[in-house]
Amino acid sequence: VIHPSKLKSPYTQEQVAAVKKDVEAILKNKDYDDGSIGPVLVRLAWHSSGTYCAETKTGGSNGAGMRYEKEGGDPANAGLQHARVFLEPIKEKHSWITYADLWTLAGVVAIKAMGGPEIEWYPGRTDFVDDARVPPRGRLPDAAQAQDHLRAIFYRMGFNDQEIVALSGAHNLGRCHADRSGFEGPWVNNPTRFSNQYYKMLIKLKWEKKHLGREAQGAHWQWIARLPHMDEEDEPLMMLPTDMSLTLDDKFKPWVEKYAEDQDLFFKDFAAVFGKLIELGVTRDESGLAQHDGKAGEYKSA
Ligand code: DDH
Repeated sequence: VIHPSKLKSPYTQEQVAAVKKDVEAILKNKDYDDGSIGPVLVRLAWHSSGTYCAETKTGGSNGAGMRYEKEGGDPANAGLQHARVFLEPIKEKHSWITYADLWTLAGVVAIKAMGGPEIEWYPGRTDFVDDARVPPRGRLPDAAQAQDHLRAIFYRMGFNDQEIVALSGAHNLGRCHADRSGFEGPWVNNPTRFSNQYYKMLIKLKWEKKHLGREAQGAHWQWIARLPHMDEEDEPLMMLPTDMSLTLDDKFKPWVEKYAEDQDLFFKDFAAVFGKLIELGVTRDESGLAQHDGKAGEYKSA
């Protein structure tokens, strides 16, 4: 498999730079969540890619299947319509870019703009998709579960234990919304700044189990904690059952500790693994365009 950096790009460098600039310009939004649409854009990039299955070579970001009810209406994708709507004016202005490329590029731009690492991104995803190629529902992780489930989901995509812990660090960003997932609150107290706080919070705080909403309305129990300076009225920090399971597993925990201590290592590993995530199932031919013949190749960081 030829590395994507060696292939023809369907866009010029100037075109890609113009889209990046326009994504940067819409990130700050005082009317949305914590003042940034960056986190929900990152989640869009992840959910568009995280349906990949290495065995059947199906799913992944190519095809932008979330435009269709079958994938877009998956309860796991609740709330991501906001991200897609935010990006629509950029798609209209730069109609030559495919949705599949725009969604992954926007995630990478948002991570960098929020203080995170530079992540390799390559174009060439196409928007060609038919019913048979939209991945079945149920491929994204269920936050109410634990480490066995994490392994089943992420091994299916081709990730290992270290990569699972590194990817989970994206929960430095954004928050849970009761009406989207049944969970509520941010993981860290500065959820629009990319850092390794998530791991520090996991290790340092005293977490307690709590139902913040009404069970009858679909609220799940979650872990909550407050920093020393926070009052009882302040919104607490949260962890999902899946987040906490990283500290309850002999293979995951050492990586949580390493990333809590070493932000540079986390940034380096996160950049590599997020770059791999958005390439899952994206195999280009010599024209530089991704194919839909299911012959996905191995992605190796340049
Ligand atoms: Fe996540 N995530 N995620 N996540 N995620 C949620 C929000 C965000 C899980 C569940 C949830 C990753 C892994 C997992 C982001 C990025 C990434 C929410 C809340 C749930 C629930 C949704 C809502 O209510 O709005 C689970 C389970 C896993 C897992 O099993 C490991 C990964 C790998 C990433 C990534 O980007 C690499 C981001 C960002 C958000 C915040 C979104 C927002 O709107 O803010």
